[in-house]
Amino acid sequence: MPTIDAQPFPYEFGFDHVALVCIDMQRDFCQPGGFAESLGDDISKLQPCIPVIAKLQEAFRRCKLPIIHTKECHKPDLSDLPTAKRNRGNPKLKIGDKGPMGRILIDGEPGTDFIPECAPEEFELVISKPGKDTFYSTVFDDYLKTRKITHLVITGVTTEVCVQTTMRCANDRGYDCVLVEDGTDSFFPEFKDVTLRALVAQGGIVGWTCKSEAILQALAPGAPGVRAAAA
Ligand code: C5J
Repeated sequence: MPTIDAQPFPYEFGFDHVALVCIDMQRDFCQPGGFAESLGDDISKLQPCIPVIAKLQEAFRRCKLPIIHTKECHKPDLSDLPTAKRNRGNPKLKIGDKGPMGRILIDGEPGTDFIPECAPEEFELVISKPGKDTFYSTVFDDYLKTRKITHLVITGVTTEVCVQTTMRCANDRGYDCVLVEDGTDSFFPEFKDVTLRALVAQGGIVGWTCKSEAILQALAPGAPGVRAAAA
């Protein structure tokens, strides 16, 4: 059972009970010409985590460990979109309107799809979630419980919105979560910093944070337990 360097103290997980969670690595948030950029968000702020998440995905796949991908999106008829969510934010461009890459945050539209660097492979779970919390109105909890997954390695964007919300909701359900510090980004780096600090404050009140290198070392070929997990 690997124990890795983490904040506020070492994080331990079993190969049979861990999953990688990649939150909302969508074109509209991360790519030039997408929804975020059209709102004036600086997408360069989200780029550093992309190769890190890709490397973690590669390592989890090599070890045959589960990867769960989420995308924030709504049904084309907007039946799962609360009016309050639609009306909030930039009034010129709302969820469901035609954006630079198709209808904004609508399932199946090009902008809602994953960036190629972090895209799911066949048989990896993709969760289309209407909220910031990955548990809300999805199969996430059932999937984790069925597979006896108790430990979540969390990555994605944006740190203080969907990533933090999901980690807090997972913590309340009893999952042990570690957020990968270099595997998450925000349009507002100061929000990322304070989120990382808040999650581990008070003795890990929400969970742990760690560097990707700590996870990669634990999953490296030849590391204890890895051979058995990949067999
Ligand atoms: C996510 C958002 N994915 N910032 N959404 O964090 O609206």
